[in-house]
This record gives sequence, structure tokens and C-alpha cells, in this order.
Amino acid sequence: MEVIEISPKYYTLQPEGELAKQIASQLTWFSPKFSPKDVPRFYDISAVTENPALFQAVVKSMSARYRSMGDAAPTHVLGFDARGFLLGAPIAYELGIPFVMMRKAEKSPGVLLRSEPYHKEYAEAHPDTMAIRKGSIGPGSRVVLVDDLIATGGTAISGFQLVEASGATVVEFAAVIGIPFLDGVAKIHSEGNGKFKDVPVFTLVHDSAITEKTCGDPSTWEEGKSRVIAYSDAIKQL
Ligand code: HSX
Repeated sequence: MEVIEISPKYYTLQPEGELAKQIASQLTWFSPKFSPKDVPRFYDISAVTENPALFQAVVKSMSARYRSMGDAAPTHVLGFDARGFLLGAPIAYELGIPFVMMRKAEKSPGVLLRSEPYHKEYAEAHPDTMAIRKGSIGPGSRVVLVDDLIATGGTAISGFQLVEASGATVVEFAAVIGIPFLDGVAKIHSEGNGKFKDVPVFTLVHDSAITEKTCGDPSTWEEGKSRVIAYSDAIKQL
């Protein structure tokens, strides 16, 4: 797995490498009309999880990256609700280290550490906050943060805060897809007067490598017809 540094502390797979090419050629995206959010392209990580060979290749390459760190290897994986769970959990399983779920506070039990409010790539009415269970990451731990995608970096920063509030350090933030023009990496590195500026960010591919060919929108769709088909209608159409 050849990795290149495209800007200070921002790493990605060599775009001509086999895995980068496979992801870029298979990762589907949807236009706003067929997406839950109003973003130009909604990247769908299920194109990886529904393809066992590609899913295994992604998990194995990311696990190998962290296993190869030897004494500096992570002691914990922190996965972001919800799509970060899909990659974070199998990576932690491969490494034989704990997988910690970062979720909305109202969804988590126990005594919680909660992040500052943040906004995501799409403007939402209310900012989000994220939480982990206090004690799930002990002081001195080394944590890799895993999500499907980094856009503005708002979600990522909540993970950095929760690791910091645990007395632990972030080894790296990792995602499958990066959207460099939204400047998420710069946002992480400038957060809190640069307190996370030395922490690497690693994405397997950049959105610029994902072409029109993998648009998942149906080629024809009746104007005004809902994209959600109710059970009762679906069974009539069988
Ligand atoms: C999406 O937004 C992804 O699954 C990530 O968790 C998040 C990335 O957006 P941003 O916070 O970097 O803007 O739901």
C-alpha cells in the first residue's frame, strides 16, 4: 500500500495503486434528488460494504497500516456514528484492540463525555454533539479515529475532543473518502490554536477521483415520484 503526503500531515493512497483505483471506480454516489441530505454528491459507503472483496481489501489495508506502527500502534479504535462503525469495528477486530462507539449523547448509556457542538458539511437546523462513555478510553491510550468520510472536519473534531478529554492522544484520523476542497484537514489542524496540528489525517481516496460513471441515480424517474416505495406497494410490484 503506497501512501503519499499531499499536504502537511495529510496522507492518501497513491491514486494509481490497485486499491485506490478499485475504490474510485466502484464507489457510488447519489444526487440530492436521491439522497437524504442536500449535498451535491452523497457518497455511499455501502458500495464498499456490499462488495465483500473490496470490503476485505479496505479493512485489511487499514489494519495493516496500524499494525505496522509497532510500539506506536493504536490501543483503541474510535468509530463515528454511524458509518464509521462499519469500518472501525472490523479494523479493531483485526488488530485485537477495543472498538469504542462515538454516538449522540441521547443514544448512549452510562456517564458520558460530550463534545462541543459542531456543524457538518450540510447546514443542519441544530448543531450536533457526540459522546463516548467516560472510561471507555483510558488516560495515555493511543486512539485511531475512523469514519467513512471527511468533509468540513466538524464531525472529526468532536472525536479529537473526546479523546483529549479522556487524557488520551489521537494517532491518526482515517476515512475512506476525503473532500479536500471543504478543508476539513485544515480545520482539524487549526482547531484550538493548532493543538491537533501534528496529528495525521489519512484518506484512501479523494472525491476528485470519483467520476460521473458511478452515479447511482436511476437513469429515468417519473417527475415528482417519491424515491421511497412503501412495503404495501412494493409487494404488489413483485
Ligand atoms: C457524514 O458527515 C459522514 O458520515 C461523516 O460522519 C460526516 C462528515 O462531515 P463533516 O463533519 O466532515 O462535514 O454524515
